[in-house]
Amino acid sequence: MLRLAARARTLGLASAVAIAGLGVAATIPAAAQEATTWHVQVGGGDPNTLSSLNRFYPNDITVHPGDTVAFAWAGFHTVTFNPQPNLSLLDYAFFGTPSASNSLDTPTTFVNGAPSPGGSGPPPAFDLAIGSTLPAGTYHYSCRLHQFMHGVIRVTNGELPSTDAQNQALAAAQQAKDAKDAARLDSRTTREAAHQQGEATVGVSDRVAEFVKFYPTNITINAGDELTFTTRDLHEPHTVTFGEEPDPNNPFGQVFPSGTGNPNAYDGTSPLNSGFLFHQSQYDYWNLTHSILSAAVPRTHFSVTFTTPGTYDFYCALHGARIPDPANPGQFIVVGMSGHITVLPAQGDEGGGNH
Ligand SMILES: [Cu+2]
Repeated sequence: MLRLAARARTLGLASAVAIAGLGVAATIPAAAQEATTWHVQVGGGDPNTLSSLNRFYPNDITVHPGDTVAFAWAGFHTVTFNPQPNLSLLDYAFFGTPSASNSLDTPTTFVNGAPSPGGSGPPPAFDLAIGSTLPAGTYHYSCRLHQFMHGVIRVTNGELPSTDAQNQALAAAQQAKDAKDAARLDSRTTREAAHQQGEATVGVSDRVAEFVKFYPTNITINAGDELTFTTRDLHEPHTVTFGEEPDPNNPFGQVFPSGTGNPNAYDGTSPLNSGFLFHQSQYDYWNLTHSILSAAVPRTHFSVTFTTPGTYDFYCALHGARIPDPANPGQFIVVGMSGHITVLPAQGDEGGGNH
């Protein structure tokens, strides 16, 4: 579902935009203006660093009735006004929402836009029409996947505080700041992971930035010692998966624990899938109670104890993959969100060097 390929994004914003002149308000009266198209970039980040910025750029704009807001996808998100109590993330993002409109005609109109999953190339912008009779007011929308990703459209019949170009410049500056903060989160987490013993981190986030990575990527552990994976990502779920992909014919095959491998005495090669690692707040935000995944249990930890020295690959079945190795027929490699574990002999087997 949320495969890396589906997250392909294009960042339309120039990296350096002059923000001089932002204090100049547009003073043209509403009646004299043509309908305007406003631009919002939905998310950001850099797939090369496995990072996402889960924010609308800009996330607060003021428009007139009759205007259009063009939402350009830069990541896997939804644009949802007035979410419905009986719908879940799966409906908003994957299954479709036939009752949704793409025109905000009343304060309670249900609007839902999502990039069509599975397509190749960047999906077209989601153009939201602001109804010509929509009352002045403040209208909230959100991404139904990323629980802190919210935006506001203020509708006024009076003067507008800024132009689309001014909004874009502010948004570019915000995005540059977010990218800087994200880089700090990544290096801090990398540093911390270097000191962890018997622990690994499965994705990390703050309220905006998210890294779909394992920390560390290369783990060393002794046979017989427990290794615990913990998610620190409040945005998206992850799995810890060894061996072949869980039921490739089932689009939700990764969600539940599976495989013949025994995590308490694991040989490193049998299929073993943790199932989704995620938080209760995510279960609630995604409204999974009203979905075919209602039985999924929010768990944030997965522990595994290896029996056999060797080197083993693992991956997130959602953000990574195990694919045939082009250089070695019959062999496999892991790509995207993935890592490697070196299992050393049990400490008692090392010849008593340090006791
Ligand atoms: Cu993942």
